Amino acid sequence: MSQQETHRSEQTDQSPEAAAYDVRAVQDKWLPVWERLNPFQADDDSPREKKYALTMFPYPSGDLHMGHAEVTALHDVIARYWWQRGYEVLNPMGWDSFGLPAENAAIRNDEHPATYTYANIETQYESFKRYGISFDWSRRLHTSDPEYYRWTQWLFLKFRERGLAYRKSSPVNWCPNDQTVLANEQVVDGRCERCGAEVTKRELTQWYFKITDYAQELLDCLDDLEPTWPARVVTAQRNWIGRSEGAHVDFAVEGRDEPIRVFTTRPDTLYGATFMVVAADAKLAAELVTDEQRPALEAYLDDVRKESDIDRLATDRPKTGVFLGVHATNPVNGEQVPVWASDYVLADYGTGAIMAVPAHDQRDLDFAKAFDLPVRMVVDVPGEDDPATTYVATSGDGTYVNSGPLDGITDKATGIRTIIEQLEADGTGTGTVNFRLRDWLLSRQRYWGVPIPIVHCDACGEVAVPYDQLPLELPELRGADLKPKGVSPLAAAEDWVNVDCPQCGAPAKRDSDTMDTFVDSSWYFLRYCSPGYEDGPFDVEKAKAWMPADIYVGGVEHAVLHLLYARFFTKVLADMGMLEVREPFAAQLNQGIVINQGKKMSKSLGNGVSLGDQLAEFGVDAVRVTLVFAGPPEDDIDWADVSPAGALRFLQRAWRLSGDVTSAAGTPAAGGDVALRRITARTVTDAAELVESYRFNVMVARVMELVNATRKAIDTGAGPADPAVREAAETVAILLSLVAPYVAEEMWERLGHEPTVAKVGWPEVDPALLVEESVTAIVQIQGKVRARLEVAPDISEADLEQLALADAGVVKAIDGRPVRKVIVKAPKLVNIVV
Ligand code: ANZ
Ligand code: ZN
Repeated sequence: MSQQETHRSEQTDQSPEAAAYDVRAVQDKWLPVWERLNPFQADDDSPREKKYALTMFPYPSGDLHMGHAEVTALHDVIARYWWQRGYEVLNPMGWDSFGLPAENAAIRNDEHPATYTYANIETQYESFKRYGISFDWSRRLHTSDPEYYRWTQWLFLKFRERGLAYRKSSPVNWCPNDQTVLANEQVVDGRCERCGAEVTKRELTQWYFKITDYAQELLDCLDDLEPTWPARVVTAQRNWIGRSEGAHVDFAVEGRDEPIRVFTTRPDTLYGATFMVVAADAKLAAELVTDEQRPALEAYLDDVRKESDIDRLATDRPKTGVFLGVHATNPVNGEQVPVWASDYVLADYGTGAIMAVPAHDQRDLDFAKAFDLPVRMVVDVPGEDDPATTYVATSGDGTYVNSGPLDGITDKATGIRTIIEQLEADGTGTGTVNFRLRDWLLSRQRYWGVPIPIVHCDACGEVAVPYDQLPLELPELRGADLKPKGVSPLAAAEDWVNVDCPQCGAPAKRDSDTMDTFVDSSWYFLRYCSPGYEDGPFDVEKAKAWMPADIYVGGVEHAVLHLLYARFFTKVLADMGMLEVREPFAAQLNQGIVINQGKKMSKSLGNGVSLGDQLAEFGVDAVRVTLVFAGPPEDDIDWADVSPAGALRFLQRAWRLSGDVTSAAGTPAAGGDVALRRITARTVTDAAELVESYRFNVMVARVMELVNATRKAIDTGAGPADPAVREAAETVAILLSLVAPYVAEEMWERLGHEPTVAKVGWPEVDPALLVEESVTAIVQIQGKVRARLEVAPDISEADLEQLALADAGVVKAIDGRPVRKVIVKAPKLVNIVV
C-alpha cells in the first residue's frame, strides 16, 4: 500500500489505539502465513463430519464489487463457524466464465473473450484472497476451461441418450440486440434479461432439455425444501412450474381428420362454450384458415409477432382477432361454434387453442363483446347477475344451468368430475394436468460458450461426437468478428465447421451453436467435490460424501433460472445412478443488495461505492464487519446508513484488549471474575444460535457487548490479570474470526497463541455459568397471586418465607389478619393461608 493510503486510514480515528493498530501491516503480515498454513483445504478422507458451504460463483466481469463483498462476507460467517464447530468444511469457489456478459464486454473492448475473461479471473482471485474468505482454492474451477466443459459436453450427450436433449423447430424468444435466442426464463417483462431489449419471436430449430419430464417432481420436492429455503424462492418456483388440473377436450372440424384439442381448467363450463380461439401464431391457425380469410390472418400476424407474452396475456387490453372461416362441433351438445384466431391465446401453452366460455372467463367475454359473439351463462352464481347483460364474467361456485346432465349440480368439483367422466366415456376428452413450465431452450448463436458436440450428416442425420473425442474445443478465432449476426460465429469458421461424419466418414458439418451458460452452472457444485477428476464429470463416491450442499448463499435473482436447472440436473444424475441425493441444496440464504442513498448504485446516478476505495480506507475487516453488522442478511444495505469508520473503531477496541491481558496463556479461567465469566459464557452460547439462525448482525452486536464488558473489567473491575479477562479476550478473538479474520488472528497472537485462530475450535462453556442469576418466586394468599419476587435460584426456604412476608404488597393483602400457615417451595412459590 502507498504512503498516502496509510495516512488516510490513520486519519479516520485519532484515538491512541488507532495509531498503534496498522490495518494494512496486519493484512500484509497474515496473508502469507495463511497461504502457508492453508487451513481451509477440505480433506475428503477426514473422519470429521462434513459440511458443504456453497456460494454462487461470479461472472468474471471486472474486479469484485460491493455485491461480491457482501455475499461472501455473509457466507464466510457460516463456513468459518462450521470449521470452529469441528466440521470438515468444503467451501469452494470458481468462475462462471462463459457467456454473454464476458462476450459483450470483450467486443466492446475489442479484445478476445478469453483474454478478457482470464485477466478478470486473476484480478478477482487476488481480491478474494486478500478479502480473507475461507475458500478452498485447490478446488478452483472455470467453466470455460476445456477440462471442465469436456464434461458439460459429456453430460449433454448422456442426457441426449436418455431422450432428455432434443432438437425441434418452434417459435422462440429472440433478442434483436444480442442476436440470439433466449429461454423463457431469460425474458423479464417482455425484455431480454441481459440487455433490456424488447424480445420478439422467431421460428427456429433449436436444442432443448426436456425439463418438463421432471415438472411434477420439481414441484413436489419444494414441499421438503420449504422449511429451509426462502419462502419467495419456493413460491417463485411453484408459480414458474405452474401446475393446473383440467381436461383436454376435442372439437371436431368438418372435412378435417384431426379435431381441435383444447386445454381447459373448467371443462364443467363446456355447455357455455360459444366459440373457439386459436393462437394466431400457432401452426394450427394457418392450417385451419380458409383461403378467403388467409390475407386477414397474415396481416394480423405481422402485428402479433412483435408482441411479448406479457402484453398478450394482459387482461386490460382491447381484444383483437380474426375469424378463421371455419366452425367446430362442441362435443357435448353438437353445436357449431365459430373458430377465431387471437393474440390472447399463446401458441406454446396448453394446446395453443381454447374453448371460449365468455360467461365465465373475462377475457373471453371481452372478446365476445368486441366481436358480437353469443354469451351463455351455465353457472348461476348466487348474488351475481347474468354476465350476458353485465359484461362481468363470474367464476364462483353455483348451480349449473343450460348444461344438460350437469343441471342442478351445485359445486364445481362435482361438475368437473361429472363432465370428465362423460367426456372419457364418449372418447371426446380426458382429465389432464398441464404445466406452465416449458422445455429448456439451451442453444445460443454466440461464440463464447460450450460447443454442442453434434455433427450433422446428410446421410446419418444427427451424430454425437464420440466420447473419446471430447472435449470438442472451441476454435480460437483470434481476430474474427464476434459481433452478433443471428448465426453463430462458429458457422463462419469453415475449418472448424466442416468435418467428416464420425459415423460414415462423409463430409458433414458440426453444430455451430453453443450452450446457454446456465448449463455450465447446473453442475459446477458437483465438480467441486472432485476437481480434476478425469474419469467423469465427478467422482461418484466423493459426491456421495459431500452432497447435498448444506447451505447455498446467493442472490434471489436466481430464484427460478439457475436453481430450477440445477435441481433438474441433480434429478437426472440421480436417475443415472451418479448421485444419491435428488436435491442439490439443503438450505438456502438470499442476501439483499448494497445500495447507496436509497438507490441502486449506477454509473448514471453517480452513486457507486467502490469496494477498492473502501478497503483501502478502512481495511478488509472493517468492511466485512460493516456488511455483516448492517442488518439481517436478507435486507438491502444502504451504504449511506452504515459506518465502516465505526466498525474500524470497534475492531481497534477489541484488538486493544489483547494487549492489556497480563495473565499467561493457558491460565485456567476457573476462579476468575464470575460476572464476566457469565457474560462470556452467555455470549458464546447465543452466538452459536444466532449464526445458526442467520442473525449474524445480532451476533456481532453481542461481541461488541462482550468487548465493552471486558474493557470495564480491565479498567474498573477484576483487572487485567484476572483469568476471566483472558477468557473473555480469547473468546472475542474466536468469535471475531468469523467476521474479521485479520484482527482476530492478530489478537490471538498477542494473547500468546500460534496461528490460526480460525481453527482453534468453538469455546467450551461451563453450563453452571449459564444458570440464571435470579428466578421469579410467586407469592399467593388464599390461592391468589399477590406478589412476584426476584430471588437467587439457591435461596433457602426460611429466607424466602421471610422475604415474602415482608413484601409491601403481601402485607397490604394480609391486612392484619393472622397467618395460619405458610407453605414454601423454594425458589418458586410461597403459599400463605390467613
Ligand atoms: C375454458 C374456461 C372457462 C377457462 C372458464 C377458464 C375459465 P391456467 O390456470 O393458467 O392453466 N387457456 C388455455 N390455454 C391457453 C393458452 N394457450 N393461452 C391463453 N389461455 C389459455 O389457465 C387455463 C385456462 O386458460 C384454460 O381454461 C383456458 O381457458 C385458458 F370459465 O377454458 B379455460
Ligand atoms: Zn454420416
